[in-house]
Amino acid sequence: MDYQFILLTRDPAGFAVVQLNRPDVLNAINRKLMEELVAALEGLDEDENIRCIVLTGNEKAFAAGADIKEMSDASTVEMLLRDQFARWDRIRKIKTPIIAAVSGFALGGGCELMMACDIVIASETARIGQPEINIGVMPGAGGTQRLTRAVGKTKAMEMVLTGKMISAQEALQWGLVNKVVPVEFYLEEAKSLATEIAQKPPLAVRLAKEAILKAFDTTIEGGLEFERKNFYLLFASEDQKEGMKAFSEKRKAQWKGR
Ligand code: DAK
Repeated sequence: MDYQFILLTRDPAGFAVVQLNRPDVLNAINRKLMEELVAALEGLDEDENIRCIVLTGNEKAFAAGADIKEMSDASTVEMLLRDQFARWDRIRKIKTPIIAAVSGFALGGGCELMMACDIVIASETARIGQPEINIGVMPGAGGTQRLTRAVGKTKAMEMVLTGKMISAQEALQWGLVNKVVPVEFYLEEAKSLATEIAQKPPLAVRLAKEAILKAFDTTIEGGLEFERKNFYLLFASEDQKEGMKAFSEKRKAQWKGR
């Protein structure tokens, strides 16, 4: 498939890099970009050779939000009929781990997209925020829910009600990103983490990701039960037998993803 607003590259180390590519507008997310992004992520999710995905923008912007110009004249009915939320929800269903490599602006929908990823590597230049309040609206794709779960009520309130951007260091302290590195290394750092994850047994990676995400929408009891079932399920895999045998034989395991 030819894409207009994203670039997709596959690395022989077992991961893919998806780059948002509307640099003239700081990677503002229009409907076409979102359609392409979801299609690309779903395609990669079905590819057994891809065991991790790096999602990035460019040095200046991960994404400065949803495309304001595309939304500005829309009516409520048009917004409902466009059903953009359904497309955003599909990102949540991707089973392959997604690492966001973030530099520059990650604002509004850009911050929400970052938070929909599983791990975030940020450059020192990252500026993160939910500025929707400044244009008369509020977050619409997870900014009140994922942000609150990540940083807690008081900080989420501050970010959403003032619209102010936070620095990469603040985001690190607040638990919104995993690691902050100099701008020249953020993509390399994300790729190196993707390489590491790509070398792990893929079924265990997928089921572990699924169980962690479950923690967001269930009780502790339901979550522990879900976790235990995924754990037992892995005993049906060849990789579990191989992993434990390799440990006893003091050798490196050879994963099959079966
Ligand atoms: N949309 C459209 N164009 C944008 C944009 C955006 N979000 N952000 C930047 N641009 C464009 C600018 O208009 C400008 O284009 P030209 O004028 O050159 O044609 C170009 O990118 C460069 O931007 P600036 O000239 O403004 O660059 P500066 O360095 O001076 O400022 C800035 C950078 C990031 C501080 C500034 O551009 C800015 O404030 N941008 C808007 C940030 C923002 O408010 N973001 C939140 C947007 S609302 C939904 C899901 C999600 C959402 C909604 C619905 N559903 C599922 C239905 C999310 C909503 C949002 O994200």
